[in-house]
Formats: sequence, structure tokens, C-alpha cells
Amino acid sequence: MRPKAELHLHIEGTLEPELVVELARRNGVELPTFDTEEIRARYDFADLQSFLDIYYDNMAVLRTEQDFHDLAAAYLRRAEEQGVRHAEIFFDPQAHLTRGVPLEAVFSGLSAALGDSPVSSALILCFLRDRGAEEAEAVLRATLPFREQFIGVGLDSAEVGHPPSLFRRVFDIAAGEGLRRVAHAGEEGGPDYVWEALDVLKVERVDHGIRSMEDPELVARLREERIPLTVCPLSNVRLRVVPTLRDHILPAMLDEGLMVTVNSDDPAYFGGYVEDNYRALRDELGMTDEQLDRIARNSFEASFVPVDASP
Ligand code: ES4
Ligand code: ZN
Repeated sequence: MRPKAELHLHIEGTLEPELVVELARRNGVELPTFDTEEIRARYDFADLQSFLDIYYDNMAVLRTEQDFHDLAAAYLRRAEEQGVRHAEIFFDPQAHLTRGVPLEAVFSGLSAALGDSPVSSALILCFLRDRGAEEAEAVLRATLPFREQFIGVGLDSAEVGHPPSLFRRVFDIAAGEGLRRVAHAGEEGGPDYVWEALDVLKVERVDHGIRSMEDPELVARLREERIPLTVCPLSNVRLRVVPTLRDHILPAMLDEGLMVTVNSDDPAYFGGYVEDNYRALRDELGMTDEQLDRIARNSFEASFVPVDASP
């Protein structure tokens, strides 16, 4: 299996139904059903928002430091099996703070699991864009005591109606703290959101970014500056951003000379981890080993943390 880095992975999106049920029982949290098959049967999404509703609901089971540890430890075991040598992992502190979970529990649990795994890894703190810029700034300030436990900031959750430019100030503060910067843009939002992420937030990678292909000037900019795009093919199909994998624009992005990587986004919800994404691109889209090798090499080049990529 080819060694790869995973650069677009929400740790809360690795919460498998089996762990939802186990943590609900452990924490005395009520669920609409304790049947994992019934939970999975609800994972038929019409769009990003219909996924996010269930994603935030399921997080109710995450309460203690041990829960965050077990979540991340389970992901890192899966990642190792999938040939991941290095993972830059998103987490959503606001989603936990608003449920009364202290930041200490989130950071201590995640950091302990990351430190115990043979897979190299780092954390990227994501702001929930639909909760606004003011709250994002408050969250960043509240997390600065934990500054050594994360390497960067990102922007996720419901994209359309929440453009990157609203978050200029919080990204400026993050840059001043030496934090790396990424943002989800061009998943459901148009190329204008990608322009704003680059020009206003000064992001160093674009998460998704597939709709950049609608704007030739933007494609030229991304190519010339070698801005990495963290594409998530199975996610795009399950959230109906593309009709089927066969329709995915990823091969055209590679042909344009873009710095494309392949990632799993929320693997517990979208039907596969990162190697499953690579395999689907080969089996369903007919991508060649040469193309997939290029993508895997890109993933190391696009990492913020240097890692040994040798097999
Ligand atoms: C996400 Cl697929 C996706 N898009 C935006 N925000 C997210 N948070 C978790 N998964
Ligand atoms: Zn994402």
C-alpha cells in the first residue's frame, strides 16, 4: 500500500456508530436508537447541511477526556492500516464547548492518543463558520493556553452564506501566533470563496476547492503558487457535490497541474477511509498508479510537518 499523508480529516467524523453506542452507554446519553445498523441507515445525505445535522447530533456522546482519547486512538489505528504515515487532524472545539465539555478534556484526550501512536500527527483547530467570527475569536483566545498542542487553524461547517472574508481578524490573530492557516472553500461555495480564502485569510492550503475549476484565472493562480487542494472524493459523492465518482473533476485538476491530495474528510459517514478513497479512484474512475503515486507524493509535499515518506 502506498505511504501517504492525510491532510483533511475531521476527528469527529471518524466517530463510527459502534463507538457512538459504546460511549452513549458509558456516559448515560440517550440516543434515538442503539442499533448501529439503524444509525448507519440514516447516513443518506441530501447535501452538506443534512450531514452536519447528524454529525453534530452524534457528538453528544463525546463528554470526557477518555472519550476523545478513544476516538483519536481508534482513528489512528485505522489510519495506520490504510498506509497513513502522517495525519494533520481537524477538530471542532466549539462543537464541544457549546455542550459544556471543557477544552482541557478535548486537548488532553486527543493529544494523549496522538502521542501514543506510531503515526506522525498534528492537530488543526477549526472554527465553525456558521457560528460567526466573534465566537471564533473568543474560541481562539480561549485555546491559546493550549497553543503548543495545535499547529494551525481552519474553517469548516456550513459554507454558503458564511464567506471567508468574515473571518479576516481571527485569521490575522492566528497568523500572529505562528499558526498555519487552511479553510474549507469551493465545496458547496463558488470560486469566489476560494479567492477570499487566499487573499483575505492567506490560507496555505484549500480544503476541497473543487469548484475552483469553474474559474480559469483561479486555476492559474493555484497552479503558479502550488497551493495544495485537499480533495475528498467519497465525501463529494455522499454529500452530492458530484453525482457519481465517475463525474469527479479530480483527474482534470491533475491535468491542469494542480497540487491535488486525496483525503477522507469524515470517513465514518462517507463510506471509507483514505486508502478506500484511493482504491475507489482506481476502480471506479480508472485512475492510474502513476496518477495515484503523484497524489500520494503531493500529500507529503503539502504537509505542514515534515515527515519521512520512504516506504
Ligand atoms: C465537514 Cl465535509 C465538511 N464540510 C464542511 N465542514 C465539515 N465539518 C465536518 N465535515
Ligand atoms: Zn472537511
